[in-house]
Amino acid sequence: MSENTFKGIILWGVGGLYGVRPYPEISVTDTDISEDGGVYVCRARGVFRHEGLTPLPGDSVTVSREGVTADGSPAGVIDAVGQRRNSLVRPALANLTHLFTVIPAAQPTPVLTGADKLICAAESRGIEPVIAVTKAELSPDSAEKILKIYRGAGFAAFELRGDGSLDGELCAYLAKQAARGVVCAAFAGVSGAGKSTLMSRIFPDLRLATGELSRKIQRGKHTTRRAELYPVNAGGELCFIADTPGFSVMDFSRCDCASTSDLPYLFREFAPLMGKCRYTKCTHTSEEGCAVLEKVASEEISESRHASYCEMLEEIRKNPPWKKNGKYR
Ligand SMILES: Nc1nc2c(ncn2[C@@H]2O[C@H](COP(=O)(O)OP(=O)(O)O)[C@@H](O)[C@H]2O)c(=O)[nH]1
Ligand SMILES: [Mg+2]
Ligand SMILES: [Zn+2]
Repeated sequence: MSENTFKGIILWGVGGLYGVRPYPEISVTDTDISEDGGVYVCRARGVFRHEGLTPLPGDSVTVSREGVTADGSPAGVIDAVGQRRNSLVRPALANLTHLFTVIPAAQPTPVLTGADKLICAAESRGIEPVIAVTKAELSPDSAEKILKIYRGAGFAAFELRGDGSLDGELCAYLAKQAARGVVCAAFAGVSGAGKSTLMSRIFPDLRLATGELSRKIQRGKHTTRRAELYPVNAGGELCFIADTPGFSVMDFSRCDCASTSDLPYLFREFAPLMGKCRYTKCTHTSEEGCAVLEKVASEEISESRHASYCEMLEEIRKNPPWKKNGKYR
């Protein structure tokens, strides 16, 4: 790479311009974040248009420096977009590494099927699902039950209280992940689950970054909603967090990712049992000699996860992936 080029991550894109933050020696002081510090305003090379490739927030890119913009921001040109590990359409994001599935212990009553759909959608895209059980102080029993289900299934699952007294563990987890590589995380879950409360509590600089800032380039709050990544300090390590108020369960949970035969593999505690049932075509719903059902009976697999599986299987049967959009694929 020449001296005039660097690698970075796209944080936002508006009207053919992209905000790119260089990797990786990035300080995460508040001023740095609030002043758009270190973010290059970049055009994309025309070649991407010909290839039908739209750079997305989360993309890892190679940039050539190109002086400064009229208002003094460092400027550049995106020369290359790195291979994506995944991409989402709504919200338009690439390379998410973690999806925090936020489940309230109470108020509103937790619906675990919704959470399991989010988890499967993440699994199918190679995004690590992480469980955050909020409002634990409102119903410690419910929180404990949910945590047991997801820890038992093999997920990192965190208990959180409104007073923030349990935030440390989640922050330590993020810092540990970030020390191993770029973390690009989003928070999803039903409305009222406590996503905004949790995010602004554990990332005070995110509140700062998403607040009433006069940006050099007008974008965000008052225009069309777009996904944007914000650099935040998580336990001393830099993480990128997607600000996506539109990240509803509906947007992300449609299980168009799976066929009936793929689905069991998206339940990570079922996957090792595949091939161990009596019948090769076992659907793991009611068959004799089903290895999954045996583990449900012995309570090694939770009834609630199995119930979600059955419900999702039924939904896929009613609306198989090959029928969507009226065409086979
Ligand atoms: N008791 C309690 N209330 C909470 C907690 N987290 C959020 N809330 C409340 O739950 C409501 C919804 O929270 P919000 O963060 O807006 O949820 P979102 O829709 O998922 O972003 C608000 O009234 C919050 O004050 C918590 O941990 N404990
Ligand atoms: Mg919210
Ligand atoms: Zn089976």
